[in-house]
Order: sequence, then C-alpha cells, then structure tokens
Amino acid sequence: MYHKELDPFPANFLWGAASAAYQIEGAWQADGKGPSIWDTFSKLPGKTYLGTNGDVAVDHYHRFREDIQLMAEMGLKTYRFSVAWSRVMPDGEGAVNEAGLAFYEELVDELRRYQIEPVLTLYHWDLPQALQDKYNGWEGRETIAAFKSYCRVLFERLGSKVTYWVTMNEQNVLTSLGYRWELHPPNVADTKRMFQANHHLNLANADAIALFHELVPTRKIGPSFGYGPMYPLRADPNDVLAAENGEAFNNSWWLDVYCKGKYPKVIWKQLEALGIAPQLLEGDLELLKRAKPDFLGINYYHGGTAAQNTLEKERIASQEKAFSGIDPYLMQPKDQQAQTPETVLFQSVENPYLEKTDWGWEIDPVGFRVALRRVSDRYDLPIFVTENGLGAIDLEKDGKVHDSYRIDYLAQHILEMQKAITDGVTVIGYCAWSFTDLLSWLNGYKKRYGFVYVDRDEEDEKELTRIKKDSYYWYQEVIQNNGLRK
Ligand code: BGP
Repeated sequence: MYHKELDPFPANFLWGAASAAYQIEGAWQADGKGPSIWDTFSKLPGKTYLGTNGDVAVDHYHRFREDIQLMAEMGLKTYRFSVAWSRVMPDGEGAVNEAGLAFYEELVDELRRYQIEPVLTLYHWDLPQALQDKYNGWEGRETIAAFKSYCRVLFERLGSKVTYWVTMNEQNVLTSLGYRWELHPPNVADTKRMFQANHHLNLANADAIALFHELVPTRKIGPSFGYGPMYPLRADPNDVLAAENGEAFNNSWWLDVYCKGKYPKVIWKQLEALGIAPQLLEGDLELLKRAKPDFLGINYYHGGTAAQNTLEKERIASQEKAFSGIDPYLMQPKDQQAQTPETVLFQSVENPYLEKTDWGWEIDPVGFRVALRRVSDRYDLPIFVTENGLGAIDLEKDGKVHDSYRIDYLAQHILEMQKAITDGVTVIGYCAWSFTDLLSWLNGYKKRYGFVYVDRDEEDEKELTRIKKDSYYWYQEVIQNNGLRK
C-alpha cells in the first residue's frame, strides 16, 4: 500500500501525543493555583461554545496517573503537556506555589517511570490574570521579566528530568486571535497593540532560550509554531507574489525572528508605513539574534492559499489611470488599512482542490510534506512535530468509538511525514493532537481530537470515564511497527 523505497523512521523516533494545561487539567483553583486569563475570559457571556470553561475540563489534575497508565499501555514514547504558569506562580511572579510545582514534578516522574519522554511547554496561552491586571499582560515589558523568572523556577526544578522544552505555543495564533479578532483573551481588536505584544513575546521567547542554555546546556529548547504553507491560487505571477507575501506575513514574521533573529523586511516596511510596527528598544535585536532554538516545534493543521488582493488590483489600475489625469484614490483610508495590513500584500482565498473538516479546516496531507520541507530548508533545524490531528464529532456506543476518519487522517499525514524524512528532513518526533479528548478553546467537547474518549459533554460532567477509541489501537500498532504497516 505504501511506497516501498521510503526511508524508515529513525529507530529512536518519538511517537507521541500532546495536550495543554487549560484544556485538560481542571482543578482551576486547587492547591493554591491563581486564575489565568482563560479562567476569566471563558466566563464572559457568549465567548465560548455553550459557555464552556476549564474549571473541570477532563480532570487530568486528579487523574493523571490513570491517563499516563493509558499512554504506557499504548506504548507512547513521548507526551507533550504544558505547565499552567499560575499553578506554579499564582501571581505570575514572586512567590512560588510549591504544590503546583510538585504536581508537574510528579507528572514528569510518572512519565519517566514508563519511559515516556516528557515534552514540557512553558506557555500554552494561560497567562496569569494577575499579570494581565498589573502590566496589561504581554503589552507590558514587565511580563517579559515575569516569564523569565517563571522559566527559571522550572529550569532549576525540572532541568535534569526533561530533555525537550517548548517555549511558546503558536505565538501566531494567540496574538491574532487575542489582539486582532477578539476571539481569545485579552479580547482586543487592534493590530498596533497586537504587533507590540507580539514583539514582547519574541523577547520573552529569546530570554527564556538564552537562560535555558545557561542553566541547562545539555537539553533542548525551541518554540512551537502553527505553520501552514501558502500556495498561490494560480500560476499568475501576481498570485505567486501574493503567496510569497502571505508566507512572509503568516509565517516568516515569526520564524525568521526565532531562527535568524530578524523581522522580514517586506512586512516590517509595510507595518512601518501604516504606523503599526512595534517599538524596538536598544538591545532588543541583539537579544533576538543571540537566542537560537535547538529545534523547531511545528504544529500542522492546514495551509493557506493566496491571490492578488482585488483592492490592490484596483489601486494599481487607478494609478495607471492617474497618469491620464483620473482620480487615483480608490484605496481604503490608512487607519482602516492599518487594521488589515495584509490588504496590499495578498488576499486569502479558498483552495479549490481540498476537502474540509466539519469545522471548515482544509485537509491537506501533502501540505504537511511541503511544510516540513520548507521549514527545514529555510531554517536548517531539526523539527519536532508538536501537534497534528483531526477535530471531529465522535459517537460513543457500548464503550466503543469507531473513528476510522481519524485513522485515515493521521495515516495520510504520517505517510507524508515519512516522505519528507525520505526527502531529507530531520524530524525528531510526532505528537498527535491529542491523547485524551479535551476542551477545545472555543468548541467545547463537541470537537474532539483524542485517541481516548472522555465521557462528558458541555452540560454534564458525568463520570469522565476514559474509553479507548479505534484510533487508540491503531496508533498502538503504528508505534509498535515504528511507522505505518506496509
Ligand atoms: C492548536 C492549539 C491547541 C488545540 C488545537 C485544536 O492551535 O495549539 O491547543 O486547541 O489547535 O484547536 P481547536 O480545538 O480550536 O480545533
């Protein structure tokens, strides 16, 4: 069934699954934990699906041993989880909550007991509310220092037990949903503020990496980026250029900073012209240049497609007319453009070749190979796939969940990853999203991703029973075979 000449997966390939603290732990006020911006935001009316929040989630905080038992039985080689900052430092800085820290140490120890390699994410979106209140969250430079102090605590306590560390999860997603689209906390719609907060996140990322290399020089650290390759809609050079712009705006804007320590010029100039480029202070660029990740975490769900922006087309046409004396000004006013800074660069369009999930996300396994190839060619770092998976409505009946659609999705993506490895890309590991079902940020328990079904819904927590789906047994075999069966 699969191509015979594909390279095998490396012998020590890390087959895994991923999660995030807010989405699984629950216990939102247990043992001294402080509130996070998600605890607050999810309680604003109308912000999440049927008003769901992470107060209980799938109660992993109290059931982590049972969950790890299931991972061990499956044969999982690695498990990616995130630390809730406000469990470790309830106010985001200052006093450390020993009970919170001890929880993560026990979790790591339990994973190690079963030879499951822990991958620890330092920031998966749940900023301590105290920092939002005190410093305006990531808009205040003080939050960079607070992050560094929190990282230091974890590096000192767990540096000898955890090999792979992730700094920021999907900085691109958190900034655009949080500061542009008002879909995540802090519920802002302002691109100038977004780019400033984003710059501070870059500095926090760099600071954490630099500190890590000083304190834990033998281990590995890097950010996890939500990468989607941009395609041109047509071979029309204008669309190809638009796709280049889209790639720079959606991807290189972060990846170049992480890996090369600089912002891509084409986007910087555009933001500057619109008055929304972030303010840089002396020393910022030096710090960004100094801190190099050891690997790149890639979360892959889908890419994007670009066409020349129609507004831009009109602008060019009107300029041409201007030479013959006709009013050239058809463009949006500058302040409006500042809110959609990509207007002159590209327009996002649907890809006519791809099917979609029930939530409208394109399904594009070949795009995964393209993604791995592009990122590897550009940045020459080992890649750790820290998320990939299918969100779907799963039906449980008599203790069974027949999720053949998820198996198909994952098999197609794993095959493309193997092709990318055969092409020459270095991939350390692959974490499917997710191990158990968990709370989707905005889609409650309707949109599920896990290998393990959790019996609860939006209205009723029920018993939170764990039920192995068909995909659980399938992935168990993939791990046993170190890849897909031929
Ligand atoms: C990624 C996030 C994950 C997870 C996943 C699925 O962007 O890093 O935390 O939520 O997307 O997202 P959703 O639940 O919205 O489908």
